[in-house]
Amino acid sequence: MTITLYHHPFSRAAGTVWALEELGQPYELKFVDLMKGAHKAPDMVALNPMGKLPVLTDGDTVVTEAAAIALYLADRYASGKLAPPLDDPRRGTYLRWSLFAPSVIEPGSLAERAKWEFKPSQAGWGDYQAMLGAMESALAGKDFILGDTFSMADVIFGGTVRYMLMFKTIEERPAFKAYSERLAQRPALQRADAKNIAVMQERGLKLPGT
Ligand SMILES: N[C@@H](CCC(=O)N[C@@H](CS)C(=O)NCC(=O)O)C(=O)O
Repeated sequence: MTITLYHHPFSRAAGTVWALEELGQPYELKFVDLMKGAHKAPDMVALNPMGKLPVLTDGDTVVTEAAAIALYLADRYASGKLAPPLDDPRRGTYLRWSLFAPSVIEPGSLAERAKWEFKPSQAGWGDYQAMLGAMESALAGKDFILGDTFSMADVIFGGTVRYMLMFKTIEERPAFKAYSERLAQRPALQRADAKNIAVMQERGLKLPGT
């Protein structure tokens, strides 16, 4: 079976490359030209009705949503290594913070930045300061989400923290910075960064302001 990641380096698919590099399974990258709207072409919309990246195919299986892709890959290819097995009590913590990233941190930071008006009690992402405090609590006294053990939850939660620190879209708290620096030591993350940069160079892509 071939694992294919539909990819553009300026998308969340860049983080999925890190997830794939952690696995050590062969995979291919398929460039989707976001700037030319290729993600809205019928073949892409057939895979992801949202017309968004990342999309991953594994044989006939199609997975979208960056966090779901990472959780799928860990369960399918690295159970007991990057994902606690189903009967492992650490699975609660693993899933909890993996889902916190797309369901609370992403909308919560955007709401804060864009000054959305909403009632924290009615919005799933709640209050921004409470969110930051919850993120700190997830890391308190630990190197990684599961303690000493790195897992796919760190690719998801940590990838979000790292991206937001990089683009200054979240407050730079010491715990977030130290965690992000720890993650930067991962050889798989370094390989993923190199792959994403190689695609940028190959395609002549430059991030605005660089
Ligand atoms: N909830 C999705 C978000 C996907 C998403 O918004 N992708 C962006 C790039 S990071 C995209 O494809 N944007 C192009 C568009 O919507 O036109 C996920 O977590 O994968």
